[in-house]
Amino acid sequence: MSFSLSPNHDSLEAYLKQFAAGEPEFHQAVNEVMEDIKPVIDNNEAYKQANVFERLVNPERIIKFQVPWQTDAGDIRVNRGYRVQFNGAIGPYKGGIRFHPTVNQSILKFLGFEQTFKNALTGLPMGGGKGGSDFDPSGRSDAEIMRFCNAFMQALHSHIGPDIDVPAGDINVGAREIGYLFGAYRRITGRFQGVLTGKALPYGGSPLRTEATGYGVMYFAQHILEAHDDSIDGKALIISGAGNVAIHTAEKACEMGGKVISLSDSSGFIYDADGLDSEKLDWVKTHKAKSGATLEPYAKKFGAKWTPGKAPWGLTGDIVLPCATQNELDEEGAKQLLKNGAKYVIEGANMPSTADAKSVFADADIVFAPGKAANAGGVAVSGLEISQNRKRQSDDRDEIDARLREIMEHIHESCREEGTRDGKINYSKGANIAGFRKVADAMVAQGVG
Ligand code: NDP
Ligand code: 2IT
Repeated sequence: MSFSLSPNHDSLEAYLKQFAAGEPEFHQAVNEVMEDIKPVIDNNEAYKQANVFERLVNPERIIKFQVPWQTDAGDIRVNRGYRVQFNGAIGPYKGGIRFHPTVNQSILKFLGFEQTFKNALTGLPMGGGKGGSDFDPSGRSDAEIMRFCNAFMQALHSHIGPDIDVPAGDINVGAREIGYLFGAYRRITGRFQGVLTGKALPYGGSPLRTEATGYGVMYFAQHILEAHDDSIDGKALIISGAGNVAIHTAEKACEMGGKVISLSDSSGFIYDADGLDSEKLDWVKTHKAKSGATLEPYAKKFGAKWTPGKAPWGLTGDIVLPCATQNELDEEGAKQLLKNGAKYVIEGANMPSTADAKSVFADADIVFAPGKAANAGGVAVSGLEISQNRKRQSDDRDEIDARLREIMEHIHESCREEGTRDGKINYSKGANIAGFRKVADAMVAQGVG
């Protein structure tokens, strides 16, 4: 039997057109995985028999709700809230919550789909999920953020729990929002339990969770460079974004002897020819924590160049780390980077490269590592936070750092095992196949109802 989606759909395109209409980001994420795993399914009777692919491209459940909240001026606003519980075969659903005006079902389905593979790669027992709202926190007061978080949790609380679904942060959801969401959950349910990760240390957070995604990106980068007889020391790094992932990627990169020459936000990018350092990064952290602040003043303060409305892909550097958002790196950007001699593209964000940009990299002499492998350190430390909450104990920072390093090394090894051909590691293929096998085997073992 050759693998097909269902008797009525002989192409993936037709299938997605019918069952995921108007969801381009989700189609993009599925297509990207499908290329690599089709041969694996074709060669496995159990996967075909269990129809794992069709079951994997449909979320197990989507919860959609209204979030009514009150502004400081007393107006009532309504946003749309979601939780996509994508696949729970290997553990409770796990994945972040995003607050951004661009949030819609397509974005959250792509993120939940990617999360399923990423979580499997960590080796920890976590299924894939993602949630969020089209709420725009920019310019909102602290009290408004708190009321929004209360309203969001009011709608979500009955669908989550330590053995059901454990959300965390993502774009515009950091320690402050997780605190408000956790407080709301506790007040509504009367339960103090590990229902969210990314908590602050005094109430059950894990050391290093804040830094974990960015640090993990650089631990992964280190393995990539070592596998190519190269090292980070002295390399120029082009980083996009100026949030949690970008800042901590930059911090670890500096510590490893790299020279970080850019950061960006939704208004533009800065080019700092001298390279960032810990003092400059501390300034960025404090400055960007202010609602609606852009990176522009960095240029004047530190003698750098500010380019409004553009991403940093025209710069010359060795290692490119897109750490802002999906589809921020397009075909033109990819070609510019290649022309300027970039050697490695390592994704800190989720799916920051467009399909066309990925094709440019695939045809060129450049090493490409996908977000689902490179940025898995954040959710990995979330997994360790869950374990600490279960034990009602916390581990120390060095212990967590050692586990994070181990996990990133293990992910690199999985990519190497599943993705090596003719002595070359295809990190996308390796990550897709390794993540898929684990989830598919669990689905086969559990049968259907
Ligand atoms: P933050 O909210 O901390 O930072 C996001 C950054 O990206 C900001 O600099 C923001 O700019 C910029 N940005 C957001 N949307 C756009 C856009 N449409 N165009 C240009 N820039 C944009 O989020 P994180 O750092 O947590 O997340 C960044 C990426 O990493 C996302 O893809 C996320 O899914 C992924 N990720 C996050 C993890 C985590 O643990 N936090 C774990 C793994 C992946 P501005 O300040 O102007 O809004
Ligand atoms: O994309 C991601 O991996 C995250 N936003 C982190 C998810 C988590 O549960 O820590």
